[in-house]
Amino acid sequence: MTILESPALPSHSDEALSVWRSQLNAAPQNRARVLVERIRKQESVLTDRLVKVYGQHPNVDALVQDLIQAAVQASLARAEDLWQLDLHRQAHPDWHQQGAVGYTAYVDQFAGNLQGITEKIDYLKSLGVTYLHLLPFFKAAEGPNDGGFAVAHFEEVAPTLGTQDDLLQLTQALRKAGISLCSDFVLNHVAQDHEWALKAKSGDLNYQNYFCLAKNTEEVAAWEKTLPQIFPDTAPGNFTFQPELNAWVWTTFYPYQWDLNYANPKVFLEVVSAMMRVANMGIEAFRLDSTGFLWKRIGTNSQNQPEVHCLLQALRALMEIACPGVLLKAEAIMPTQQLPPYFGLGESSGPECHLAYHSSLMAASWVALAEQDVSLLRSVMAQTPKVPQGSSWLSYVRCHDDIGWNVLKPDLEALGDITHERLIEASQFFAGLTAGSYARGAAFQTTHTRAVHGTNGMASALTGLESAQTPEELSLAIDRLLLLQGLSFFMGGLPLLYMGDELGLGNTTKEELGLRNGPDGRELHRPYWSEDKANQRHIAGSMASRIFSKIQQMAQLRKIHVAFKGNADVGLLANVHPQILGLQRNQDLIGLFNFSNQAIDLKFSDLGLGSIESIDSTSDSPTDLRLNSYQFMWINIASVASPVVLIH
Ligand code: OTU
Repeated sequence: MTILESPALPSHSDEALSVWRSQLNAAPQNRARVLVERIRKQESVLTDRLVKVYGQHPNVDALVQDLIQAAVQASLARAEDLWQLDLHRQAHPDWHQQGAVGYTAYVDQFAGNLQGITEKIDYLKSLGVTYLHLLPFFKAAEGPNDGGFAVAHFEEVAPTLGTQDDLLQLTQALRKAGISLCSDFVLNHVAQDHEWALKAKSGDLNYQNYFCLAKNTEEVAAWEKTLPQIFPDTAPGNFTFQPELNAWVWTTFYPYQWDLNYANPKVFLEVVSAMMRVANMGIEAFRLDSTGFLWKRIGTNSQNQPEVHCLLQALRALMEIACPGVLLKAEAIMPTQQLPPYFGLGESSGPECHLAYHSSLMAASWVALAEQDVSLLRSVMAQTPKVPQGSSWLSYVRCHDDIGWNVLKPDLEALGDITHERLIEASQFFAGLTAGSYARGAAFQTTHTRAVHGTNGMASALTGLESAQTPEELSLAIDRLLLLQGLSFFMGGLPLLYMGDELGLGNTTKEELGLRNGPDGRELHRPYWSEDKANQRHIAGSMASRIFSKIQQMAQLRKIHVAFKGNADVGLLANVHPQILGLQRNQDLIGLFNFSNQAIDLKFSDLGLGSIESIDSTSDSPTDLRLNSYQFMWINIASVASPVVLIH
């Protein structure tokens, strides 16, 4: 068998067609009517994208019918409240763009288990959260499992975290609180002890075809020639030899994470069917983990291939039939230039993902902090397109992964920095290796000092909260952390907080790290929740309260200000100052972010806004502005005659 061999498509389209038709005939009329309409709307795009991926195969129709049948079945099984939610959201596609605020956490580290999460709902509400991404909580591999990203069962809750009932109760309680639960769905790979992998190992050819297998080292070498490495230190290479198969299985990430073979349409059918069943547990958004890697093409880096987008658009079409109230979020940690297609703005255009991580913006904001210069941030913003109606950028400061520097390499190369010097310096800075650095992070997957890959560490450790010795240093560190959050909350359609950052929670302790058998250095920023820290938010003037209250305030502003509703257009203000990033959100808001450790005076007339004269002509409006070190401001300019500073 060769890699990516596509087995013949089954030819039972008539059967599937008649099955879903008779299912609809037997279904309650109101649902059947709606479903017929949805199918009518989606069928042509679904067929078109699948033909593009699987060729003009005579049986591609069979695949389409099988998929529609799965969608119909899932939709008919949907609980009444979810069905109603779908209808409402179909009528209001901007439902998730009403000042959304996200939060992400590991279930065990945040709250022990799923029941514990239910008990944290009031806390999340008080912070203004509307979207909760819990890191993988379905059954993971025995032994090492990459923080749950080696999934052994798509639909069984991890026994250590709770039961199916706990999950249902949680999704209901969250929904009642106005918080959508987002679950990971790992599209690219399964655990080596997932049923499919076990069957493949036992010699079942049908299941061997679910994976990408190379027969010999020559084949491996031919692919490796152009493939990058995600974990070069802890999991070098992209293939792992499997004695049971006498073949090399494609493992982009860890050797126990087997890449799925999407050239086999059965894989797509099974994965999508599972996803729709999971949606019926009350999941309102899926984080599509490692979306960029789904299609392999020899001679390329096998990332972001056109087929990936056809598959995602087919997936979207199916979700529009089965559960249109559910969001798809692309986890494609790729350079900005590669991201627009995840919103359906690529070669084959059309609805794709509702959300995508803006990892370049995140990484560039850290570079700006290290350099006290916003040039890279500006060039990333300049390349950030407006996204289609109903979709948004996900902005963030930190998450459970490293700050990956690779995404910025094309931007630097375009600026003439071929050796990525600026990234090497940023990486050293955040590892605390540069003289005078306040940061207490660590380099990730880079043992070589002249290479660069990623940086680990909690935001508080990277901004200087851990190293601060004096009240002044502590204040500066808090300001740096809030500056980055201020940018994320201003820019994003969905700003995502990483558990603990709202309180200034520090790195995982050394003692705790010693106990972990986690996958790698990322454990540094996967600490346990601290009730103590959380309680400090009630003590006025404490570090936790200074951070928490400002974030809470930003979340509230997002809820009330019109510029945070619907599709926003966030653009760069003309050359404001080399150390200040200036953004405009729609017509009525501007954001100014001072990345320098010095106060900077600005004139309103320097901001490149159209209506400066009218501002200048009003005596009591701020024609001059002072931004203190690391200070940010959101200014309402809806009434140009009297701009109002909303937060600073
Ligand atoms: C994702 O990560 C997850 O967020 C990681 O936690 C997993 O280890 C990985 O998938 C495998 O499931 O590029 O687009 O720190 O940024 O591995 C997929 C490196 C990814 C991660 C990278 C990332």
